[in-house]
Amino acid sequence: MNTEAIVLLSSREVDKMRAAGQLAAQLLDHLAPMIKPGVSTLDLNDEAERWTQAHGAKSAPLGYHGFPKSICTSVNEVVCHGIPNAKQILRDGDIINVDVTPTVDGYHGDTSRTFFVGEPSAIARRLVEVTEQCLELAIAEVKPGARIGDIGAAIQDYAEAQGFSVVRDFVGHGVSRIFHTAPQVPHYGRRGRGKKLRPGMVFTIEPMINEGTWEVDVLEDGWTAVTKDRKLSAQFEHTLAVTEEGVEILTQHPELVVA
Ligand code: EYF
Ligand code: CO
Repeated sequence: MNTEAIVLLSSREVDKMRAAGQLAAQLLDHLAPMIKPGVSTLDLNDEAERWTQAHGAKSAPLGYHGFPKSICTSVNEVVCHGIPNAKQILRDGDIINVDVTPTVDGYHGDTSRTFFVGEPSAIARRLVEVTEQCLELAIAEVKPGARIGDIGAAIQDYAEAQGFSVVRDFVGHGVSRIFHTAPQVPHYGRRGRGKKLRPGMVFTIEPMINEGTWEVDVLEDGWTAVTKDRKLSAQFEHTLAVTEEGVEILTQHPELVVA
């Protein structure tokens, strides 16, 4: 049983989370034009680290549980926690998830998007579109009084109806000054189950949706999670705050943030 308490953040703390979240969104915007055939995943990492430092922030993944790089770069069959590498050169038709978590004043902004490298196959395009829609449907469930299980159910219902599967081994998570805390937010489940959402809760939703089986392997490096059948996987992630009115997406572009 997970007995860790869910901490409710004050509005001042949510302000700090918003600052970190907006920097995280801007970092992904900054990296997006680099994502082209011929670029290495280490190039993306190094530019992310340079840009983060230039903005007075820190990269939370670097050294976290011993993780060796500043961002995660997960290409094609990699589900999550792909390690940037100079020898991994992006090719036309790849998909790549870039997962960033800068900290500002000690608060974390955790977000990721899956990008196309050049022209995607039809199945890659569909998987990525469905995964982004899963995140949007999940966010629409977030409001005071809703349950954690409502989030997972919305994702699972849509992903499976589209012929895809939902990864079980990695979940969304509470996030604040601590990178990973309660609650755990599974991307599958049943409506009406799980903890009730309350204003001040801040957590990520980060569905990983697979073309084939939901099962994963972890490679010998001890970090990289891949699909067991080596088919494609995609992921999108936002950090969210439950508000009195509903939800605020903290890792959204400033001009798109709903008041
Ligand atoms: C202990 C890591 C630890 N873990 C999670 C450490 O929430 C994340 N992204 O949305 C997230 C990002 C990173 C991360 C970056 C490094 N780690 C990775 C894999 C296994 C593990 O076990
Ligand atoms: Co996360």
